[in-house]
Amino acid sequence: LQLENRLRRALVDEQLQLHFQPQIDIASGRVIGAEALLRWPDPVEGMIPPARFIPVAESTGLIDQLGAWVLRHACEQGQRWIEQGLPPLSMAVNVSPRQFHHIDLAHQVQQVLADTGFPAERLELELTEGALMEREAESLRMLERLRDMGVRVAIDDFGTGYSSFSYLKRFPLDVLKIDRSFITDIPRDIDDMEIAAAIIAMGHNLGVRVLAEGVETAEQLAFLGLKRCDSYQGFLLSPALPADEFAALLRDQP
Ligand code: G
Ligand code: G
Ligand code: MN
Ligand code: NA
Repeated sequence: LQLENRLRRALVDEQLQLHFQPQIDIASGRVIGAEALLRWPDPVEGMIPPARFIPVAESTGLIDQLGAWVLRHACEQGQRWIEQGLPPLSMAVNVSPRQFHHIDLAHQVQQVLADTGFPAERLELELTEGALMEREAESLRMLERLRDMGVRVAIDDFGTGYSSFSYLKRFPLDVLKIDRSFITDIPRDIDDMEIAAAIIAMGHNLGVRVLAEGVETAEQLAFLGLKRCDSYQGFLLSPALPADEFAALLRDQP
């Protein structure tokens, strides 16, 4: 309850921040996107990690307001970068299961895009397998509405959830994000290399792009390039950065 109240206050007082982790196209080596990640700097505790407060927000329903705040601020920032002349970037925004099922997300997205001017084709919503499997028919309808608007959809943490491969075929998806747990031990763990390669091949056969999360070494990147993985995120290039540092990183690109 205490954390909930503090989070409510932080949201109202505009104490929450978004940081942005670059997404890199493996073939060209260029930054092609950003994932918006919430940061909560507390004056006493320091940074409170999202893994601690997102579940609280989800269970109390505060995620409705929090999610709306994130979506709006991410699109505002994306639009600002366009106006500043940065190269074209997609903006990936995490959507929690409750946001996907309890509010009219498509309507909210439509509103935010209209208000901010951010192009629908640049927005990528990250959903988990669990959120999609929860209510399949409803999820499919929501994905189709988003798709009709031009918004893209990524499956986050792919491979860790309840993977029914049939939904990959039925749902209109754009990107699979291979969970970091399959990347971390490459090349030491041969099973993980097999799994990552299989996800890439399957994704491509289904016509979706594949992104690897948590890439930390040049060796991991070389392996993923060999397997024709499309893009990656990870500490090898950069953690999530404040907006101004992200823009500086892009300006320094060759
Ligand atoms: O930022 P970090 O790398 O610590 O993220 C930890 C977890 O918090 C990730 O699973 C991420 O998806 C989640 N997270 C971060 N920002 C948001 C957000 O804006 N909305 C939701 N729903 N989850 C987020
Ligand atoms: O939304 P998602 O669950 O994918 O959140 C991404 C999380 O992974 C964030 O907590 C982010 O800080 C973290 N992360 C991103 N890149 C790396 C990496 O290269 N190594 C590790 N250990 N964590 C990472
Ligand atoms: Mn994510
Ligand atoms: Na993830």
